[in-house]
Amino acid sequence: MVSFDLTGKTALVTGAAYGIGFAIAEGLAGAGAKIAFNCRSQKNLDAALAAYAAKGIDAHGYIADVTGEEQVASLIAQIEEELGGVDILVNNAGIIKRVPMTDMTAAEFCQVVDIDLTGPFICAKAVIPGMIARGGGKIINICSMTSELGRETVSAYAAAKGGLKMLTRNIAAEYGKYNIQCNGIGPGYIATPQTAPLRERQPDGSMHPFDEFIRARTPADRWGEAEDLAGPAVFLASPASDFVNGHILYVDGGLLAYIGRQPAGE
Ligand code: NAP
Ligand code: GCO
Repeated sequence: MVSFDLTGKTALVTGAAYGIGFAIAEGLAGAGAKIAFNCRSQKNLDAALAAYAAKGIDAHGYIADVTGEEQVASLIAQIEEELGGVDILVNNAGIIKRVPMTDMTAAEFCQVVDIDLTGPFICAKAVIPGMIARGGGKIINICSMTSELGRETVSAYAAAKGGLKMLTRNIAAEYGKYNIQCNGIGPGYIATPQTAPLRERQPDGSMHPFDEFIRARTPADRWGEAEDLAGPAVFLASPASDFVNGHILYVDGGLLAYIGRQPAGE
C-alpha cells in the first residue's frame, strides 16, 4: 500500500516564515507531520506563528540563521528535545541578489552562496547523524530553474542552486545506504515575496515585462503559487518515495520542457 502519511514524523522546514517554505510546511502538516521552522527575524517568526495557528497548525518556530553552524546545532538540539529528532529536513531558506556579475562584489556573491548552498550543507550535516541513528530520513533541497538554466543578473544564485543540485545527488550517494533519501524540488517561477520585483506593476499600470517573458515560456501560462509545491514535497517526504534518491523534481508548469510561445500565426 503506497503511503503518503507523515503521522509521527517531525519536519524542519528552514526559512518557512512565509512563501514557499510556509506552503510546504502546511502541506507536510496536512499529511500528519509535526512542524518546526526557522528564520532570522523575530518579527517574521511572530507573524508566521500566528499564520500557522490560524490554519490550525501547532508549528514550533525558532530564530536561527542557516549559515551559522552553532546556531543550527542548537536548533537541531532544541527540536530533538521538544519534538523528537528531525525525520524530514526541507532546505528551503534562501535569498537572491539580481546584479550584473561584473557589478557584483565577491562579498555579495559569497553571501548568496553561503545562504543558498552552504546553509543546506550545514543543516543536512546536522540532521544526518540522528537520521542514521533512527534508521533513515528524508532531505529535500529547494533548487531552482537556475539549477539548469542561466539568466542575466543571477550568477551567484545560479551557481548556488547548481551546486545544490549536485549536493543533493552527493548526499543521496553517500547516505542512501542508511535509508536516507535526499532529493530536490526545482520550482519554476512562483509568486512569492522573492519574485515580487519581477511582477510589480509599471508606472503606466502595465504588467512588468518579465511577467510576459515568463508566461510565454511556461506552458501553464501562469506563475506558480507556493501551494503548487506542497504535494510534491509530501511525496518526497513520505514512504511513497523511498526508492527515489538524488532526483530533482521540477515543479515548473512545464517551463524546462518548452522552447517558448511561438509568434502568432506560425
Ligand atoms: P522568500 O519569500 O524570500 O522567503 C525566504 C525565507 O527564507 C524567509 O522566511 C526568510 O526569512 C528565510 N531566510 C532567508 N535567509 C535565511 C537565513 N540565512 N537563515 C534562515 N532563514 C532565512 O523566498 P521564496 O520565494 O519563498 O523561496 C524559498 C526558496 O525557494 C528559496 O530557496 C528560493 O531560492 C527557492 N525558489 C524560489 C522560487 C520562486 O520563484 N519564488 C523559485 C525557485 C526556487 P528571514 O528573512 O526572516 O530569515
Ligand atoms: C529570478 C527568479 C528565479 C526564481 C527561481 C526560478 O530572478 O530569475 O527569482 O531565480 O526565484 O529560482 O526557479
